Amino acid sequence: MKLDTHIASHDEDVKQVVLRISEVAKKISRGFATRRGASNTSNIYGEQQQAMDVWADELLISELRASKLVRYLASEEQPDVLTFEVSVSNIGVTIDPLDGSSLLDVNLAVGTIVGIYRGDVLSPGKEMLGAMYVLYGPLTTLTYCLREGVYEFAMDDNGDFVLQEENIVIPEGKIYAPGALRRDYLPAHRGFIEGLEAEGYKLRYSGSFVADVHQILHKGGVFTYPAYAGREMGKLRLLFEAAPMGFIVSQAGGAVSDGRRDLLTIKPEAVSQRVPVYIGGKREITLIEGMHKEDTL
Ligand code: AFP
Repeated sequence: MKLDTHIASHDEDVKQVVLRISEVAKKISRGFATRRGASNTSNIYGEQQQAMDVWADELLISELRASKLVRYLASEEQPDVLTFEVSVSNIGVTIDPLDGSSLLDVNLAVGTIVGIYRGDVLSPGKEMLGAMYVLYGPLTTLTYCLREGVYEFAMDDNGDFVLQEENIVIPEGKIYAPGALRRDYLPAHRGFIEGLEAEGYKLRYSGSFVADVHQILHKGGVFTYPAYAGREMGKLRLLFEAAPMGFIVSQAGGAVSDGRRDLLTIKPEAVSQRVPVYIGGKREITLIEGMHKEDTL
């Protein structure tokens, strides 16, 4: 079944946003070969942008503006939330146009991550209408959740997204994907990681959040990018990375946390807000939250 047929029963506005982004994603998937290397620009976090980052960002912004389907657009590559007065809806989206782009030079998987809101995007993740991500790997896949089930599609030879898996549920599994340097771990996090290792969890980490979380969604376990010495708010972005991926994993029966509480309850104060991230099975998330509680007793 194709994406447009599958998504037919959903709210018209939200459905059209997902379909429009899926069309842009097809263009992005065909853009890698001709846009190699770094751009001579940096984003608001001071990170060097790749040519693909800049192009994918401009493409998503121009196509969503032209679609009139979206009123507010926050992009990881832009300093401020953009408002499209021409919009016929009140939908807000958050977009990480190309997560993991520092891995493009070595041809590892990268992705586009999107959160969809009714109105203001500076809202807790639990208020999302839905979220989706596109993973550009050996296959280009699209995973979406509009609050009822998590579904995955793969792009076929005709460029159509065709249903691959329905009602995805995160299995139990023993994989851990630990971001940050071990020497900078804070005590509760160190204890958590050592506990997983003692239980035989296998380390699998690529450095592309979207790909690493995709693996956890399918194989179980936990992805972490914790608070650490020198960066107590962590590295990953609440709005662009943690909340949408956390929303999808939570809807698949997993959980997402900043290590102390459900990350989807956090109301963002700024578009650029960073947050420590634990995302994966409920068992692992309960464990780390328990360890942080013990740590503060
Ligand atoms: P890029 O998009 O600049 O590659 O950053 C990717 C990212 O935000 C996230 O996808 C990774 O989990 C994290 O950074 C990797 O950071 P480290 O290289 O410090 O592990």
